[in-house]
Amino acid sequence: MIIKTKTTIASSEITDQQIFLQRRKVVKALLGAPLAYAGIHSGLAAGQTAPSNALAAHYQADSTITPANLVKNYNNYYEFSLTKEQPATLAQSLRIDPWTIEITGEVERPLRLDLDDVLKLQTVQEYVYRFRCVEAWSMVVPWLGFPLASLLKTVKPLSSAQFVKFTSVDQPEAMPLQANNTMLEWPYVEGLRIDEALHPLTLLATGLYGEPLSKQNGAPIRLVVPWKYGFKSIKAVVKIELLKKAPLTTWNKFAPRDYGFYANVNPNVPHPRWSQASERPLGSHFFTPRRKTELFNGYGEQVAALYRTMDLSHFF
Ligand SMILES: Nc1nc2c(c(=O)[nH]1)N[C@H]1C(S)=C(S)[C@@H](COP(=O)(O)O)O[C@H]1N2
Ligand SMILES: [Mo]
Repeated sequence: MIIKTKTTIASSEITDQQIFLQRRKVVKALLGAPLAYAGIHSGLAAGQTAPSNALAAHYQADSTITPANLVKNYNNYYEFSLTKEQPATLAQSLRIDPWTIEITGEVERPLRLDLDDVLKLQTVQEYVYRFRCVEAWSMVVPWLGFPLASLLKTVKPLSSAQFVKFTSVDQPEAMPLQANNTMLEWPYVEGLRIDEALHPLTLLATGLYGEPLSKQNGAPIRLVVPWKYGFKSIKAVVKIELLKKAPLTTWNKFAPRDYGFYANVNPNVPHPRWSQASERPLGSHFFTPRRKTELFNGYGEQVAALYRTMDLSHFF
């Protein structure tokens, strides 16, 4: 599902000549002009399989892009609400312009950048990824963004940088649960091991469905780590710190047994209160069979090597 980027699927992995040619065409269109994103998606009806899915056939035959209205109206954003429905309206009060990102810690060149300047330096492309929440619902989203690795390169990480800590915005005026200190410790914090952060699948997303990111989905910039449970994909990022040691993360601190630091999608390790063996794709009906959850959310071919030394039958 990493389609549309030349670098992530070797052409030799895809045997079908037509798919190969089609992929080249899409990649070309995407590199050609930012407006091409909108063009590619405007022709899609809700639930229709995007042309890009043909390119993903090697990894995932049954993935259909989730209708945009579902992705934008069923959210987890606890700073605003514990419901799935309210973030879509409540998040509109978030102020996202101007937006500054700080990259500090174990780096040669710490940076404080306006998001506009970040975007001037990055090549934004479309990435269609599966996304699996730890609560066992899932979706397929066409993100716009760039690999986190490409931003981290600009600060020159030192060899002492072993982990990366991400911090969400602190804006209690707009975020009711932050204002009354409810539910979690704020601001929301997440983390990755440095090799996970540098993996080409790991994105900073600034858009979805050919448009700028909606506030409820993490505007103006969020992390997307498609092989991990959704809570790792932190929204509204303002700070990125490279560290020697693993950071304490919000959900891991809240309930370490339920929400591990790694949180790799793993159908074999149940949550203490529910199975992770299958999932409910957003938009499916009660009579639609659930989808079988895949180890690493189906991205094992790309990421399994990162976890060679872990016993995945007991670990998530
Ligand atoms: N700052 C912040 N980031 C967050 C969350 C949150 O509550 N606050 N929820 C996480 C969870 S549990 C999920 S499943 C995804 C949901 O992303 P979506 O609303 O775009 O589908 O965001 C993640 N990132
Ligand atoms: Mo989630």
